[in-house]
Amino acid sequence: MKTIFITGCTSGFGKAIAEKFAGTGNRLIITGRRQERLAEVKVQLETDYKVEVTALCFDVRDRQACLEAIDNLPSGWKNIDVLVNNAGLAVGRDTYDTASLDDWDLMLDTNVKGLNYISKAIIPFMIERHSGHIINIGSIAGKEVYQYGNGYCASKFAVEAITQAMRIDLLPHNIKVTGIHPGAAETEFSLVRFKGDEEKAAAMYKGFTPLQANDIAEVVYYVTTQPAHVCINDLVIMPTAQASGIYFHKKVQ
Ligand code: NDP
Ligand code: 8X3
Repeated sequence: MKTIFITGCTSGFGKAIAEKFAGTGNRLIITGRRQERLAEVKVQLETDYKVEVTALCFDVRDRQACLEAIDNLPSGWKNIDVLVNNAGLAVGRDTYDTASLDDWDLMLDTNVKGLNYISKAIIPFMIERHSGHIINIGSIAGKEVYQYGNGYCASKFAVEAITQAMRIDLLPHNIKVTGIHPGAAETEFSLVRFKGDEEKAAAMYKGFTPLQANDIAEVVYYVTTQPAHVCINDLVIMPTAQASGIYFHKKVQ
């Protein structure tokens, strides 16, 4: 049994990753902002999989809240084997000149600074135990810049840079660092990106089969089950109908 810390478990990848690790007998620390949903996920995991779950409700943009939540974990729960930095979002799909500064701030504060706060709070426990695995959920948007992606791409390129930096600097501490970069996946992601516009969000997935949250959960689990001397550094996972950030093969409907 391992202790797995996953951010952003109230929907999408995070929830599916939590289910996968619970189903394989691990204990979990799950996080998110939506208190009610987080509580529901906790009860569901405990009931369905009979595993121990700690739920921490906070905003990853709030540095103090991140540090306090992790510092206040009971000592047994600080033995974190795997950290999955998953919480994140895209907001807006505009040209660089028209994109709102608030959207940029929200993405950089969440995807970059939030990931940093969480990682820097947890890494000392891993260093102390000379063991650990950090998995950062990046994106194809962190590998290629595409039209209307500016702020989101900037945030995910930063995740890519941080992932590489962690891998280099944590080398003496025996900590594995993996970057996982999905293409289009059907979660609440597009609804958030289009600020609640359901029609625009649904249109993103028309004419092809997108990735599902479970596909990513399987891959995250896979990278954590390799032998101690093997680290999968970097993975790009796309729907079969997607070749890059912008090239899709969509059926005309
Ligand atoms: P969802 O919107 O379904 O899930 C996002 C999760 O992040 C939610 O649990 C949300 O919880 C949490 N979250 C967002 N902002 C914050 C915050 N400020 N503080 C704490 N938690 C937060 O989207 P996905 O599951 O698709 O996204 C997960 C990750 O995968 C993101 O980093 C995203 O960029 C990345 N990704 C997504 C792709 C896709 O096409 N879906 C493709 C490539 C990467 P709550 O709202 O309760 O706080
Ligand atoms: C989400 C995938 O293609 O919208 O990270 O950038 S994409």
